[in-house]
Amino acid sequence: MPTRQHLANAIRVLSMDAVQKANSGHPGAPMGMADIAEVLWNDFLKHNPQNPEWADRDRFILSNGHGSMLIYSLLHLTGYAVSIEDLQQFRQLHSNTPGHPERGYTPGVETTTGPLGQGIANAVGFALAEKVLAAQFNREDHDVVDHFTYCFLGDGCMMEGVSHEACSLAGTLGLGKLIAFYDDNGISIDGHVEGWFTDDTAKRFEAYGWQVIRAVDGHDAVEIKTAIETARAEKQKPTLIITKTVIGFGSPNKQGSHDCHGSPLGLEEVALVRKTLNWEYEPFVVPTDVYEGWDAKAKGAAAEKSWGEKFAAYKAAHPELAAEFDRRVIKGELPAEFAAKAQALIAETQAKGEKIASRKASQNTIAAFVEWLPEILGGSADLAGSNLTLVKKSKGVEAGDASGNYVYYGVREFGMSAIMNGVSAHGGFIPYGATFLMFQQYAANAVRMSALMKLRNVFVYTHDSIGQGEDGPTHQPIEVLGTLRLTPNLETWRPADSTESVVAWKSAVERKDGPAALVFSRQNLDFFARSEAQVADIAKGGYVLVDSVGEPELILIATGSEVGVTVKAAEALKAKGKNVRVVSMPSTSVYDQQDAAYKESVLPSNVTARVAVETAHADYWYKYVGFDGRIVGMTTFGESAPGNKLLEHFGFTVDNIVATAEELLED
Ligand SMILES: Cc1ncc(C[n+]2csc(CCOP(=O)(O)OP(=O)(O)O)c2C)c(N)n1
Ligand SMILES: [Mg+2]
Repeated sequence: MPTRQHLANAIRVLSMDAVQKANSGHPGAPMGMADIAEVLWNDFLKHNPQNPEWADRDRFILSNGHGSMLIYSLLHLTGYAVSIEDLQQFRQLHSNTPGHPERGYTPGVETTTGPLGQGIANAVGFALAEKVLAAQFNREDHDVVDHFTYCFLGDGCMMEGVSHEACSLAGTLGLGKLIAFYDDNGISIDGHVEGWFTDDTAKRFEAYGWQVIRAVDGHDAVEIKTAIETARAEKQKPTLIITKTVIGFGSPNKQGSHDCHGSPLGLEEVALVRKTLNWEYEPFVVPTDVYEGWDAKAKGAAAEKSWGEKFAAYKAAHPELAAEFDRRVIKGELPAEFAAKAQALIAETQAKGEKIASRKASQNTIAAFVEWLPEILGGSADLAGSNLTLVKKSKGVEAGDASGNYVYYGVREFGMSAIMNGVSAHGGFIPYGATFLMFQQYAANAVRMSALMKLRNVFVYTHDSIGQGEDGPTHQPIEVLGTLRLTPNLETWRPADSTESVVAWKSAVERKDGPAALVFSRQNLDFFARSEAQVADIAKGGYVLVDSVGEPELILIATGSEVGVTVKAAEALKAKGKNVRVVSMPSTSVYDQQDAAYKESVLPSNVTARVAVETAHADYWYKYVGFDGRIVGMTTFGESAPGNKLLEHFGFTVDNIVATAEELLED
């Protein structure tokens, strides 16, 4: 049997060789953390390489995602579908070993990491999901949900603010099964960190309410093992294990220096590492005894089998819960009756015709949906009363009772969104989380990561424009809607009234392969009469709300709170004999996905006289109105004043829309 160090050296050598072959990548972190990974994966990690989807597996998150060769080596060595050829294709097009770990590309990669700080925030989400799921499903003598979340992170993650947001909340919520390993190697890209990072990290995490295990020698398997045992024994608090490591361990000339952080070691140095580590094999050759020392297939299959037996006993004792677990966690399906119920709610809402703020319509929808969807895990970044995200059935998740369906995230927009990514990636939940649309910018990269990872998340954004009023330009988004719409695989909705709001929510919840941003108004909105066919067309993202007689001479396009004033402008134009159509466009990306015939029926290509109306940056709309069109939109920041005064000041009035349209028709 090879020594532990020899097993760990397999990671070191595979990592440096793959980086060398790709002529690009980060050998330092994998070489530095190899011994920790070896102890964790061989002695503790509960996983089955042949079924990376096994519901009760431990989760492993590499927050310092630049060290991607560490996880690829681990997956290869333990028996996942990551071959030696895959390692040779590191960082190449269409390989399953991309530059940074990407969820969906590599079996065994739980979450996409690389943007520093977000992996640890995802890990908090994974651990939160485990805790809530356990509280919801476990019964006496039946702990079908019982796994750890392990996370590796480096100095970079520690410096990023989002690690503060997430880890602070993890302490408050008592996520005892979260175990993080801080790669305390004193190095980041610019060199020795003393010049820019001198926190007492142990004290910092103790202040969050974590258990901290200090000064563990990250190259001593016995110390590492003892630390992990201590971490696992602590049930109430998350644990941070601070491991002292040497970056690039094993490289005689580069270890301990930032030189090995993010570039190949070079062929000469690679040869020297082989000598230093007594590794006598060619690149990408791993001897059988080393493979045997790592192989986790049999152990993993046995672990999953024993869980299967546990689940069978659970099923016998609690058949309904087991069926729910199967639906929510294993299959990730909505209840069969959900679509029909939501459809009925849409019809009911249309019949009611309430003139309410869309944030209120959103709340009404949440109230209905949480009755049908126990997998919903809501929340807001300290704006519950403004975002209207709390409903009667909302129950807060607490350290001592995690059976609830609502997380009080505190003022942590970025942390909330990155935690939601972890919750969603874990499985078993549909998270929603809210803030003001303006503060989406604080969270922007986590929203992007959600779209990149194809995660189902519902991002709720209220107070969506200058219409919010007195809080002024700091609180009035101009550019945010455009950014959301430009984010690939993010579905953005800005509903015009209560009916459109329910449709938006239904669409978000039914999406399986990506997030939605639901953008709602603070102020009350109009309500629009619709035929059944029009109600059905809302789900197409854009539809004719008020039609012309035959082919229109002018098309007005509007979204959200501007649909009301646009319909009134259309009436005024009609009174002046103009043949006008109004298109409501709650979701441009969903509209874009419709077939050409439908789009031609809504926006006929020969009708070039078009005006778009929206209280967001005007530029986005040229795509729909063309160079000949006009846009009533924003190109400056807002102001502080009552909302209706601002809408008037910035031209969102019947008179201005009519004047703009007439000028266009005269051109
Ligand atoms: C948000 C973000 N900012 C910057 C980077 C670029 N970057 C990658 S690694 C790194 C330094 C990380 O230092 P550390 O975590 O200590 O890694 P080590 O050098 O010890 O492997 C930086 C700045 C990034 N990946 N993500
Ligand atoms: Mg470092």
